[in-house]
Amino acid sequence: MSCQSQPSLLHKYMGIFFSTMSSEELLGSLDSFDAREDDIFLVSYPKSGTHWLAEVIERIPDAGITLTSPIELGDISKFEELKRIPKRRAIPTHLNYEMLPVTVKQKQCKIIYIVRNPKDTAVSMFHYYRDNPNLPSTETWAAFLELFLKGDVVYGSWFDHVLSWEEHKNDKNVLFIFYEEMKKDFVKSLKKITAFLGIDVNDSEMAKIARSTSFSEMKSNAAKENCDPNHVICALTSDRNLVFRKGVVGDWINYFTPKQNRVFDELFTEKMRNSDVGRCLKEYAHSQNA
Ligand code: PPS
Repeated sequence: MSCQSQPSLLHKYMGIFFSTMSSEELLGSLDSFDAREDDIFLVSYPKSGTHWLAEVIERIPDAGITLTSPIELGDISKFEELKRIPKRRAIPTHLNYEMLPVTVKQKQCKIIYIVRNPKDTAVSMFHYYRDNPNLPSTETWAAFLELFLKGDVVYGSWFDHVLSWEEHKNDKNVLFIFYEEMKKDFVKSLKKITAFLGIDVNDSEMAKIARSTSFSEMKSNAAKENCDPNHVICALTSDRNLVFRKGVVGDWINYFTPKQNRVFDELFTEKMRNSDVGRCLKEYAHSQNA
């Protein structure tokens, strides 16, 4: 079954595919969301480490933060639901910069954007398409990769998404975190996050967060926490068991043929030619191969 033959699972809004779990009405009303100055947005293209980042935020002791479900998940009643949360809200989203509610921009809410090598992201998304009943099935890796490169997947083109956010990378309310750096030196990334949020965390608490947010720990907890509606991070599933697959850097090598790799690299070079994020991702990839 091809992706196009299951149109009811996805719909297009402003030229981008969304799950039908994000109603058109909600997507059309995002600008009526009333952001609070202390809101924190956890932003990513799908499969970039959103659940990991969300868990890290939740595990920071005494931060007084409530993790919510994604802003784009559900229908128009979403904003009322978010309004009822008394504490500081950490709100996940896979929206691109343009679609982010205008009040979030006006109030300069803190935003953490997590980015991951697009080849690993594509492989992770391929599995999500295969395993997640909320997404269209895809026959082969080759067929999926073609859709990914064209941006004909949920949340659109990886390149457009990252570039839309990169324009705001140096805004004082925006922090970029790299999945690869988090894997390589977790504490370094954690220190960036806590400093950005203005929260003091001592060394032993950091070590505890590192342990409790390790891939193996999160994967084994997923079964227990599964389907808790208060713990939905991605607008594409409430089944956490679908999320924790391998959790490694460089798994793409097991999927890309040399030709697919060449085509991907050509597109990457063209789209990311002026991108610092692109340069960083290339450096991580080289250090991985060295
Ligand atoms: S989602 O569903 O779009 O929000 O997915 P997202 O959470 O952004 O990304 C899922 C991938 O992140 C991996 N993951 C982790 N890696 C390392 N450490 C931890 N703790 C962790 N938690 C999740 C997860 O396994 C997915 O990547 P793949 O490559 O598929 O394993």
